[in-house]
Amino acid sequence: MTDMTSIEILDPRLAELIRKDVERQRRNLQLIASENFVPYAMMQAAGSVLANKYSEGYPGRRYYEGCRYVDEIEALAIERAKRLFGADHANVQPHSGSQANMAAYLAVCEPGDTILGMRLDQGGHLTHGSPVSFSGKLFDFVSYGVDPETERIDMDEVRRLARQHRPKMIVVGYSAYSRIPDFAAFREIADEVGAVYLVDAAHIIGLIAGGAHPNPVEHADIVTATTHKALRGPRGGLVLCKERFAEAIDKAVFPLTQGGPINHQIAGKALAFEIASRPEFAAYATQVVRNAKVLAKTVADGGIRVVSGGTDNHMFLADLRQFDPELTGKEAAAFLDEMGITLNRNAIPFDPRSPFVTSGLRLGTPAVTTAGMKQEQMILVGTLVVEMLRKRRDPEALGQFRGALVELIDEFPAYPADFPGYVG
Ligand code: DSN
Repeated sequence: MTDMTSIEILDPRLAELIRKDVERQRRNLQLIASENFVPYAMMQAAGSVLANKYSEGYPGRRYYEGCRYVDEIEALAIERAKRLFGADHANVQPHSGSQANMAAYLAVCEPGDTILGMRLDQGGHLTHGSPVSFSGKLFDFVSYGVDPETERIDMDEVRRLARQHRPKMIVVGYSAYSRIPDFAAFREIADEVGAVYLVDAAHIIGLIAGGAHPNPVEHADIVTATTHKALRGPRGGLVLCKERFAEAIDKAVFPLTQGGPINHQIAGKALAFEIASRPEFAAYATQVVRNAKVLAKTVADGGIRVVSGGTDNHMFLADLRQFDPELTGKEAAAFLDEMGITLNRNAIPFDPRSPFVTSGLRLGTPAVTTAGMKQEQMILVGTLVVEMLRKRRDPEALGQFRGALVELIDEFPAYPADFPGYVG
C-alpha cells in the first residue's frame, strides 16, 4: 500500500510553511484583485488521487487506458462550463490563463501575425503582447489604450488601429481595468476588419458566472479565462468558443501547447462550475461588485484619486500622485502589507514611474467578500487604507488603526483558527 503518513510527520518543515501561509492569509486582509479563498471541498477535489492519472487526449479519445473516470470527470466539467456560460464548446485542460491564451492565439494565428490588444501599462496582461512574454515574441502585437481624460477604453483608437493594421485577432479583457468593455462594439470592429474576436475574461469570469457582469460569450468567437480568481476554483485555465473554433482550440491545447491534463485540477474546475451555478454564488458575485464600489468611493472620499472615477467590477486602481507626490505604489503596497493589508502596486494609465515602482495600487474585493464582508466593512477597510497611508509616520495612530483592523479580521476569518491549510 502507498505511504499514508501525514505531511506533518513526513515533511514537518513543509507542513509548517503551509501552516504559516494559511496564517498569513488569515491574519492579513487580502485585497489582491486576482486572489480568493478556495472552499474545503475544492482542496479535496484538487488534492485528490486524480493527480496519479495520465490521460493525454480528450474524453473518449485518450492515449492511455484506465481513463473511464477521468473521462467522466472531464466531460462533467465541460458540460457544466458550457451550461454556466452559454458556450458552444469548452476546453477545461489549460493549465493556466497564459496557457489558455497561448492556445487561443495559436488556434487562429501563425507566428508573425498581427494581433490587436490592450497596452500592458494601461490594464492589459503580459500575454497580450509584452516583449518579455511568448505573446510578444511570437506575434506582432499592436496596442490600444485608454482615453487620457476618461481613462476608459478609447474605442476610436481601437477602430483606427484595427482599420490601419487589419489584425488577425482582436483581444479584449484586462487585468487592471475597472469598467465594462463594450463587447458589442468590439464585435462590430472585428467584423469590419475580418478579425477573430477573443475576450480574455480571466478577471471577470466569476462575476459573469454569477450574473454580476455582462457575458462576452454571446459576442466573442473565443473566451479565455482562469478558474481561481473571483470564480473561487482551482488554479487553472479555461477556453470557451463558438463551435467553428472547437476543433482548432482542442488541437491547440493538446497536442500543440500542452501534454497530459491535470486531472485533479479538472475535478476542481467541475466543482467550481457546479458551485458557481447556484443562487448563493450569484449573491456572492453581486456582493463582490457592491463591495468594490463602496471601497472605491471610500478611498476617493478619503482623498486618493480612483482611476476613471470608480468601478463596475471587482477591482479598481488608486492613483497616489496627488495624495502624496513622494509616495510610490511600491512603497505604499509594502507598507500596507506590513500593517496587515495585502494588495499590489500597479501602474496607472500614463504612469510616469516604472512598472516596478508605479504610482498606483490595485484593490479588489473577491477574497474579503468570500470572508463575508459587506459594504459596512468596506467603509472601514477603505478608511484604514487611506488613513494608514496618510499617518504612516505616526506610530500612535497606526497602533489604533492596527487594532481596528485586527478586530475586523477576527470577525471575518478566511479559515477557521485550527485549519492547517491542507486537507487532513
Ligand atoms: N497575475 C494576474 C493578476 O494579478 O491580475 C493576472 O494573470
